[in-house]
Amino acid sequence: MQASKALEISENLRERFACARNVLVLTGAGVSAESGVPTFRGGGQTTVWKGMPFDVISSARMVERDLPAVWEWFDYRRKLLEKLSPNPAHQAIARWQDRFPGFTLVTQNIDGLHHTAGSREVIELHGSIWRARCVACSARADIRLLNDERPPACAECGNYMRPDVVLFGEMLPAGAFERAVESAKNCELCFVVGTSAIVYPAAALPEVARASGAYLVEVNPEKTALSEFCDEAIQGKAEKTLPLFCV
Ligand code: BJW
Ligand code: ZN
Repeated sequence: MQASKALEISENLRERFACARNVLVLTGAGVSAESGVPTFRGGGQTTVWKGMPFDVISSARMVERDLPAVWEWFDYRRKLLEKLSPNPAHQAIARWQDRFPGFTLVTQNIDGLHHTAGSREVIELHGSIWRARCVACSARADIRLLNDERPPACAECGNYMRPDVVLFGEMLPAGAFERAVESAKNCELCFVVGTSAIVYPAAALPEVARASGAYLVEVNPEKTALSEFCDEAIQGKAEKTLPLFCV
């Protein structure tokens, strides 16, 4: 049997990590994989629910056509998430926030596990599964404060509520991408962790960081479209790799 190669952080990257002042971390579904959250596209597979590929059910079109089915899909995922906890990757990232004078965490995940791990001021580009939003007036409701039951109607205007997440074909929350771009322009070190990096506009952030002179590091057990473009592509799992950076 062949022994698996031990993960190592290059001396160059250790030094950059030690000296950096402004750091940006962009995470995707892979950072939560060890916690038990299924990814969307990992391992050459696409998530399918009740015969529908996720990009069909998680789309603006489906909210218009069949909002109850969209709720059912998110209710199912919330029930799964209720039982899950952050893993060593979330915990390492939470420790990093106090290590650097400028630190920004941008996530595409809607699972809230970065918050649970102690990360503050997380930029959630794709919203949160723990909130509902009115289709008419955009008033929001915290589902956890409602005993994990989605609100039947908007408390402000009585209209339908929907999951407060960003589906395909929808705009990101106002200002979220702009703040992320600002951090990408200012960071010296940018980590891209556990994302296939194909969904825009999130996938543009590493491009912005690199174009602004940042050292770009990917952490992913698989190669992605971004790997070739990075200064270092660490082929490893987030939960094994990130704790190797001591703070
Ligand atoms: C591990 C690991 C371990 C495993 N450790 N790693 C330009 C060109 C073409 C199309 C577009 C474009 N610009 C915009 C678009 C359209 C579209 C888009 O990007 N499509 C692409 C597919 C091409 N974008 C949009 O629609 C966005 N809105 C927008 O652009 O608005 C402007 C606009 C509006 C209207 C008209 C015109 C313009 C919105 C995108 C919203 C995405 N939403 C989703 C669903 C959220 C709700 C839900 O959860 O259901 O967000 S899609 C899904 O993908 C989810 C994720 O956040 C997102 C990214 O996925 P992620 O995180 O990368 O996961 P995976 O599964 O793909 O990858 C996991 C990775 O982890 C793998 O690489 C594994 O190897 C790795 N891994 N174990 C580390 N242990
Ligand atoms: Zn309303």
